[in-house]
Amino acid sequence: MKPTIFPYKLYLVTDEALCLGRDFFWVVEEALKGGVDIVQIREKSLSLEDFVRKAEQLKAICEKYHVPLIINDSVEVAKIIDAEGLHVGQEDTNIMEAKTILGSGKTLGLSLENMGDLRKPFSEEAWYYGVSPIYATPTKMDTKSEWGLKGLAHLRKATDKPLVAIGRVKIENAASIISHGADCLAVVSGICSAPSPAHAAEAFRKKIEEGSNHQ
Ligand code: TZP
Ligand code: MG
Repeated sequence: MKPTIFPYKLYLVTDEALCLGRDFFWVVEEALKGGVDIVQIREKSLSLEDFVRKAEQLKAICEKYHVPLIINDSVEVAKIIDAEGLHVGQEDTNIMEAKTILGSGKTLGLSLENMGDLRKPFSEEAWYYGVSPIYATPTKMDTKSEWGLKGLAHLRKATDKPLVAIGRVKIENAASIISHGADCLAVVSGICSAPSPAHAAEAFRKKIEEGSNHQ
C-alpha cells in the first residue's frame, strides 16, 4: 500500500466519444497543458492489441508532462505497457490479484459505490478510492445510487485514504465537492467535451484551490 499522501488534484478520465470529433491525443494534451495532473485511459470496446497501442501512445504524451497514466480495468494492458497504475471497479479484477500481477509499487484505485464497499475484504489494498458516482451522470448510465455531498462527508470521516470524486463533476460544483472532503476531482465530459480542454482544466484547478480554502 502506498502512503496516503496523494499529490494529485485533477484527474482526467478519457472518453474518445466525448471529444466531439477532435483528435483524442490533442484533447488530452490540451488538458495536460491546462493542469490535469493524472490521467486514466478508459476504453470499453477496443481489442487488447488496440488498447495497448493507444495506451502506449498516451503514456508517451503523459510522460512529457510528468503525469502518471492509469489504466481502467485491464490488468493485462497495465502490465504490458508498465503503466503507473490501475483503477478497478467493484465488478472488475480483485485488487489483491491486481497487486500480485502488477507489483506493490503501482498506484491502485478502487471505486466505492457505497459505505459497504469500504468494509469489503481487500478494500484496504487500494491507494485511493473513487467516490463513484458523486452525482449521477449520463456519461455512465449503469451506476447505482449517488454519494452526494452528505455521503462524501460521511465517507471522509470513515477513511484516511485519498478520495477522488467522479460523476458529473463540473466547474460549478467543483469547489463544494472539494470542501466536503474530496482530495481530487475526476472529470470526463467536463474536460473532453469542453470547447477548450486547456481552459476547462485551468478553471477546474482554480475551483479546486477555492474549495481547499474552505475545507
Ligand atoms: N465512473 C463513475 S461516474 C463516471 C465514471 C467513469 C463517468 C463520469 O463522467 P462525467 O462526464 O465526468 O460525468
Ligand atoms: Mg470498471
